[in-house]
Amino acid sequence: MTSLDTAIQRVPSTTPAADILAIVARDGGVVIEGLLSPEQVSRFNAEIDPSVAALAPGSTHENEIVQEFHGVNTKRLTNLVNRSDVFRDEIIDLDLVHELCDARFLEESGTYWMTTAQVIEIGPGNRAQMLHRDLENWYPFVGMGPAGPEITLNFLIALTDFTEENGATRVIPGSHLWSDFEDRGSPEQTIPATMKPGDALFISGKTVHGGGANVTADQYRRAVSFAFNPGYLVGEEAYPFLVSRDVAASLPERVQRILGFRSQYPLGSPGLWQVDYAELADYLGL
Ligand SMILES: O=C(O)CCC(=O)C(=O)O
Ligand SMILES: [Fe+2]
Repeated sequence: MTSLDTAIQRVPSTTPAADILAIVARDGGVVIEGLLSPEQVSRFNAEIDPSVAALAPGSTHENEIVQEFHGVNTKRLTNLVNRSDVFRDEIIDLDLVHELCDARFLEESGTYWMTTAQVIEIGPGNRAQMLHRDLENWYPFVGMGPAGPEITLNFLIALTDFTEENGATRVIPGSHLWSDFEDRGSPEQTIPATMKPGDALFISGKTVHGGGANVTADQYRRAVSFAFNPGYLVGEEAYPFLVSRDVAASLPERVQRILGFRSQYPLGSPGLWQVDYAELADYLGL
């Protein structure tokens, strides 16, 4: 690594979690090469292709800022647990993802769950997404700045080539340490996270980033954004209303927990997301 200004550090997916987290603590993000195999990527893409094709680009929201954030020629596909076997049986249970989340969230927060898993396909002509930090979804943490807890980690997994021209995610390394999180920096400070299919940009919720402009005539840049919160925060997707109890019963325990089918035990709390003050999974018979 010569300079943080010119590239994001890249590591193989065999790298120990502690080493990956040390890079994220220093730079705000890292590219994990080969988080998914090419074969997993092609099976996943084949499963979701019809759903992506059926989606209209753009936002369903009327607010103009939200529309710009979602992208005029961008498609976002959610509810992946129901839409993809590869997501439900393989991606959501990746050991490295759980090791990284365990290490980053358990000591500080006691628990974590999934906030969203969404396919983001940026089409030709889409402008660059506004720069942001993912923690802005939970606004009080903006005011806490770099001293606040880590409240969201995001794995942006490339499902096509990510090039500067087709909209590779842009990042400002070091922006997770800026003293004022109202400051989102400027496009000139960003660098593109170029990736091969299966590579993942793993970033802190404190790091400024945004989808890049797609200046190609005919390329579609596809990723899945797979992101987590401590269990004391409400996630983006209301998974217990989407997944049936029977599907949940077929999943590993740690997957049940991150989908909200188990109670959450944040540090200092006797338990949240319970039934009759008792474990949700018992009530559900899981
Ligand atoms: O699509 C991308 O590259 C980034 C998307 C993103 O940061 C978001 O939607 O929060
Ligand atoms: Fe983001």
